[in-house]
Amino acid sequence: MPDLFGHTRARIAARHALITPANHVNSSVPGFTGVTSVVLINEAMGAKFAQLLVTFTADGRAAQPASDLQTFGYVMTGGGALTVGKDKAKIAAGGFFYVPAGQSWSLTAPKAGTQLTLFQKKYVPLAGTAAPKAIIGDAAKVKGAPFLGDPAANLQTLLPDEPAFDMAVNLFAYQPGGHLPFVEVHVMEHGLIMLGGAGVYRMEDSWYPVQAGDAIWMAPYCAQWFVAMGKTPASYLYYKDVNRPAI
Ligand code: UGY
Ligand code: MN
Repeated sequence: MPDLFGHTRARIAARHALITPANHVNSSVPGFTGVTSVVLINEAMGAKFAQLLVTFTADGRAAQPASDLQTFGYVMTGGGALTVGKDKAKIAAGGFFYVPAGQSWSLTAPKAGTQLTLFQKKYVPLAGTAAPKAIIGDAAKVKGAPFLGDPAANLQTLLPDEPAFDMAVNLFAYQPGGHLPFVEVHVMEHGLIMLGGAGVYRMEDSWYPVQAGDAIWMAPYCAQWFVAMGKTPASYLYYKDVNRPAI
């Protein structure tokens, strides 16, 4: 329902942001055709990575050339034919892929309405460590673990926790009432999309009601906390930068 009075839950602050589906405006991004693409987070916001939401028509396709960017993709709904470098696979909802810097990727023959979340970041090499290889996976096959021992907050780590990777992408699922055990303050930056359910996200000194489809940016050191609310579990997919020197 359009809001007649200009209300919004969106907030773009200096060190955190919330964008809801009602705020989305498409922008065309090279290498995508027959899609709507929304750049939810990027350097213009203050972030050091980009987060995109790409929705395909049945005639749509993605064809991204090799560059110094690495890309992580997660299929929110639908699916299609994926190529990463020389690897080819059919990919469906819950499928994910990691494209190292220097490799191309494409998605063709999408089901109408296929939706991808993408995280893109310039790769920062680590001296003495070989760059990561391409990955194509399925979240349903990734074992989760209770976060810091709490079975009400289940964490799945989609990328290997190895020094070669300078980014992590995880899935967090909370039972109703489940919450982050404490207010986190850390050097890592986050990009996040709510996949299901609802809850309250604390960022810095503000508390935001959030629900499926909402996207969030947290700058380094943004104080953060989440509690799942309602009668169904809440889940989100999130990015963070990892494994690089402090200075
Ligand atoms: O990995 C994390 O820092 C995670 N616990 N943060 C978050 O969910 N906001
Ligand atoms: Mn965190």
